Amino acid sequence: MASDKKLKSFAIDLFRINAVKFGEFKTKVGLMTPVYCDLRVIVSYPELMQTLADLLLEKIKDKKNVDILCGVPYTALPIATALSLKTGLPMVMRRKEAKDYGTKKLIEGVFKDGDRCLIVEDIVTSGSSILETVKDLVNEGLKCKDAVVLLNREQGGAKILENNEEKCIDTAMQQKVKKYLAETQVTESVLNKAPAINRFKMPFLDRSKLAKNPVSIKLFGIMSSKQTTLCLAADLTDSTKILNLAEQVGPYICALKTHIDIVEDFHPNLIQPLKDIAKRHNFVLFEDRKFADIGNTVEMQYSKGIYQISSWASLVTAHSLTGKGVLDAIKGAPGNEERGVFLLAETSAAGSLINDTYTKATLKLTADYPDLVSGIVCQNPLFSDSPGLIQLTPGVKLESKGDNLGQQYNTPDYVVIEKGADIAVVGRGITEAADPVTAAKLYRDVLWKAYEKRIEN
Ligand code: 6AU
Repeated sequence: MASDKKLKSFAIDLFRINAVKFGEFKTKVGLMTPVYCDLRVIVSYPELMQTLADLLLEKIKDKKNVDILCGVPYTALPIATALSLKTGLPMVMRRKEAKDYGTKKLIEGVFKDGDRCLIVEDIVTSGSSILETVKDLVNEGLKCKDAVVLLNREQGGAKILENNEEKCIDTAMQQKVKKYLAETQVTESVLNKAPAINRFKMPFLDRSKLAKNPVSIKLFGIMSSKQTTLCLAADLTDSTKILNLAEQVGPYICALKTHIDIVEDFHPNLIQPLKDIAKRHNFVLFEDRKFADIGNTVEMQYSKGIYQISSWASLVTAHSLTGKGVLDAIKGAPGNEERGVFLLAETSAAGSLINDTYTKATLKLTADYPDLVSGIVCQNPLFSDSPGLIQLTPGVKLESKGDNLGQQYNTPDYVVIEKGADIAVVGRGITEAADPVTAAKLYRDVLWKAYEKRIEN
């Protein structure tokens, strides 16, 4: 076959340019190897890059299920570029260097959640570099099932040996290398060994690097630095009481959740002092509006009227009932740049009409709005493999006894450890306590300990 001939002459070329050497070499881990491959030099030979891209193209031409390419840094980056130019497939790049987190992206380039990514690698020995790359790509929402590799040290080495007609090496060396390669075969598919990503075990700071919504990134940071996963449901009807409580419990919470439409003496003048307190104590303002109408109405409810929610609340809740329109409306409405949505996938109410199909469809909807959706309001660990999303769980109280209107409570330990809650919403457990400040501190401590227990190995 023409491609076989091409592969053969390519293998000899690799030898000629010193990309493959035979002799006695020490590997990274200190073992001796009779064959050494370093394909970095190939960038100096553009004709060889052309040939390489053709050969790889040959390998992947039947693959219909590839949307995007990613080279394993660094040697395979130019190889992936060459393949991208040949195929017209777009490419992303994974950063390898130590990242100072915050805004720096791990994956550069344009991609969509669920894009099927083909990994391009130069040489596979243990597959650990491929695994690192796959981990980052999967965390960003890409799907990685296939890799195309120029040289599997077993297969590739053997090929070069087979093509030894030009007597690049003597027979003794040929035997030695054959024996070595036979003994050090890579057998398992490395992609199958990709570690499962599990948010329950990940520290918040690591997860903040994987979050796409700016408010989630900020929240993860606040949670880590203040060591609190407590969101106070300040369900009070008096402005002054809300401000006083916010000021007092501010040091212990990551978010203050309001139902602004229950405030009997509401005046827009409430908002600025509330914002000042949130800034001073470093927590996020969260309006639990539970938007559920058609997009056009939601846009007005969110940004207009006396509450002008979009001008002060960084977070809001929304039902997924009417589908994409709600999220499009929140995304496009005027107001603060910084905004995030928690979608309700379950409720804590007894007899709720939400069923499994609805819950699953809600989770699916989040995938289309990675930069808008901060997380999910739910009672169960519905998603483990999206560490950038936050699980917000209400219905939390130290004594797990409900009220007489269908509210069902669970204890902090239970919701965090058993049910996967990242942020716990506590309302009456604090507002109705004899000493709300001591109660807030206690909830903060118990919840944080439970989180630490959950992530410990
Ligand atoms: O601790 P509580 O029962 O005093 O307050 C719980 C708070 C209330 C509810 O409106 C809200 O959490 N909530 C939500 C949210 C946050 O959206 C969903 C839900 O399923 N159950 C629930 O209680 O402000």
